[in-house]
Amino acid sequence: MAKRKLIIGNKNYSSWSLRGWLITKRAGIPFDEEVLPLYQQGTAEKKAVLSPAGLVPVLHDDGLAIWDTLAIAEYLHEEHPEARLWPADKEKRAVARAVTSQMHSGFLALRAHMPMNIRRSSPTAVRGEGVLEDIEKMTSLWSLTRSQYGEGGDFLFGEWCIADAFYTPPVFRFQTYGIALEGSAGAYAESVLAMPEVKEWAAAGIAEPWSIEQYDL
Ligand SMILES: N[C@@H](CCC(=O)N[C@@H](CS)C(=O)NCC(=O)O)C(=O)O
Repeated sequence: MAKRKLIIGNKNYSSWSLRGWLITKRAGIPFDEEVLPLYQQGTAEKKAVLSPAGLVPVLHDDGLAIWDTLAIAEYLHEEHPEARLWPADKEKRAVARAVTSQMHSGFLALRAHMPMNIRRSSPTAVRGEGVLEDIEKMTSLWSLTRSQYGEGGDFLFGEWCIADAFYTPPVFRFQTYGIALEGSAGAYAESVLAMPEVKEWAAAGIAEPWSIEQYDL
């Protein structure tokens, strides 16, 4: 049994769990995972004891519980500098943190109206207010980081980093809701989907037995 354990929600639906899981995987240390299916009978009680936030993901490491994806990311970065979870270059790292924080606290319309649902295809779903603006803002951000900081790799800051984990769920959302991406934003989305870890997560999510009615638009 690994000393580290990540508690996550359904792989098909839980975008924050996907981010936390990708970062934990890329930290390169074995860990156990426990899926807590969301919105099932008894889930609320189980979540309440997980952390003060009562949300997933939560990382347990040697008796320490860390909740909130950004805190998990920073903890793993400190524990495993060799994994290069943030870019080595100071300027890139600062911008990568800004871009990551923007996802953590923003794009609210996109998050509210386009829930992650990997196995679903809903290209005709009605776009809620503010969604198109969020899509435009996000894809422009991807193009900007790719052109200014993307040298040396296929990801936002060249080599894969925490920022890419944060923008992986939107890549799935664009696929589910039939948002065509062009140019460097489209190429970026393809690089994300080609990652073995991303494929592994998606396959597991598609195979899950649970469905959440309010997200199956
Ligand atoms: N700010 C948190 C957000 C976590 C979050 O909202 N998790 C969702 C799953 S994607 C959750 O636990 N939802 C269950 C609920 O709201 O009861 C983070 O960064 O980890």
